[in-house]
Amino acid sequence: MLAWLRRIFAVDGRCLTGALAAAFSLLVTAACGTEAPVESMPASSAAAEPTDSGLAHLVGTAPPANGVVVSIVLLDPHAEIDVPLPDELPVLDQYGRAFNPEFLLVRRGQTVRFTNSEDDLHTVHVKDSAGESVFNIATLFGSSYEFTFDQEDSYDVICNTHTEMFANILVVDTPYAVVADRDGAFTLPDVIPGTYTVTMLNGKNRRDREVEIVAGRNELDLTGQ
Ligand SMILES: [Cu+2]
Repeated sequence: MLAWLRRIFAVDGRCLTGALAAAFSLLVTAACGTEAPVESMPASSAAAEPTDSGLAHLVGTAPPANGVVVSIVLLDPHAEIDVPLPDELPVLDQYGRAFNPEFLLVRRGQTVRFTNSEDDLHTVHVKDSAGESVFNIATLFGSSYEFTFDQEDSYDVICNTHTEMFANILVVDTPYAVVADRDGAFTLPDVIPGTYTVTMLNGKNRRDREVEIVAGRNELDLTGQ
């Protein structure tokens, strides 16, 4: 994972726009949803009663936003664990001559739905971090297009017609990932306990730390060295 992350965050901090955190946490909530068809995961409300579920509930603090750049936290398990992809598709919409949201964090293998909700002809032109075109489609009002991201990378999303339209899709290969809020706070519910490498990204700053996640509540302070 190191190589691609270095490549991504050496390129542009724009993808970590603070306003996007809300949409992002929705995604992650879905990613860690309770409908996990894994036998070891109880179907009960693990988030509400973390100590009874055998799962972990992470509450943490990362560095606060630096301008538009907010922190991202990724958990990379040392053991092989199976965390199913969420059923719900993340949506990147076009409206008001803008992409909404401007930033999406998705897991490798997830499908993103691209929609156009206004009577204005746009395109969705997705390029990988090397600048290679991944796809380029025209989008009419009411149209919907789905694409599955099988490669972890940072993708720029532009509209060829309106140069002010820009979004970024960050595809990660970790089962748990979250964007911190502007104060640096984040939560991750329903994490399978075990040893993880926790990566904190804030613009070009990156910190890795090995942590032991246990069942129940875990507090992570990622603000220091
Ligand atoms: Cu456009």
